[in-house]
Amino acid sequence: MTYTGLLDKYRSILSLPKHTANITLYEGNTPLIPAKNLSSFLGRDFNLFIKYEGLNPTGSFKDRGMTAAVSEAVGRDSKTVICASTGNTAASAAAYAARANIRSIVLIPQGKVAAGKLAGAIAYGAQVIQIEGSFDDALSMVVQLTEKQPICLVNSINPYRIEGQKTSAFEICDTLGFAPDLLCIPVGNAGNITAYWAGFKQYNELNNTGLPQILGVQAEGAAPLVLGHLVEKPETIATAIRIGKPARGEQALEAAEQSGGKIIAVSDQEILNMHKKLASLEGIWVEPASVAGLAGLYKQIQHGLIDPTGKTVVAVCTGHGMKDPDIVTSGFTAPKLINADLAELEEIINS
Ligand code: AN7
Repeated sequence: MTYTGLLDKYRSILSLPKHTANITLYEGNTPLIPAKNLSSFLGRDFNLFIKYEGLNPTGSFKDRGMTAAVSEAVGRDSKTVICASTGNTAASAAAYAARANIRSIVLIPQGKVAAGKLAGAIAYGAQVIQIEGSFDDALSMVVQLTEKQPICLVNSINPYRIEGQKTSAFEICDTLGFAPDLLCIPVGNAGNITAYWAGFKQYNELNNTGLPQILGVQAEGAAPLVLGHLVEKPETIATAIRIGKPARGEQALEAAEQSGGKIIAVSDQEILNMHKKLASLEGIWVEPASVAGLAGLYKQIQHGLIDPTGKTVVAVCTGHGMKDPDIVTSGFTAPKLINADLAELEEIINS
């Protein structure tokens, strides 16, 4: 049977209103890739899988929630969607709005959105507005605006975003036949960790697939859930998760606690190291925020706080590497330039 997107596949178990349309880019159905080289590098004998969410149509996991949120909005004749975004939500909202032939407006923090995300939002035809402020400022503005105007908010405060994003947990269980022992996941505004936990719980009730422990990972400079207080000026090279006031912070903490897991923070350097390792050991190039979960796993193993030996571990990699090429090229010396001369080439590769 041909795959035709998440709502066709899972609608019967998602809490979506009857009026919900089906605006789809055939998102979801992403691969769960075994990562044997990386698990060897991590120094334990266990089954590690990457849920490669960067392979969604706009290059991030946001498409799962966006097909649901935009479909719901269109089904009640909403003509405009709006979001605040560190970039991926913006690109996704813009694409689904384009597909539905409605207007999209996206608010982004000035200068802090990776090139591939901004380019996507523009290409898909969103009205892009930069804010002299953070993601958190932008989110507060769109919340207030949508209380006054008939515009649909498609940030993950929108419950249908969470419904759509639960499907990744369903897919993992469908592929493995059960929930993993441990799920490692980046945390920013905390919608995704909330959705995974809800998805695993629901699937367990329906199909007895069990529940994972959840390791949520923030960046040290943007770690309100680890610090226990909001962060006024979040800072991290992982701009996707440069968020100091997560909208679903309480639920993220609940997910970690109920699952017997935790939320921890990793440094930018730990993120960059893992970003490089995953690409060079497995051929999986993701954007920096996407490896926060893996970097957190590595740190926990090194500190003797988690021993994955013999277990099944899934690391959610949320966005594609092409979203943020500058992170690689900015610290890189230009490739060596030679004459178009075979002897010169041989000399270089043999030296
Ligand atoms: C690659 O696009 O918040 O904890 O505005 O782009 O559900 O927020 C992005 C978040 C992880 C964190 N990985 O997910 C936005 C935005 C990537 C992301 C997260 C984001 P949440």
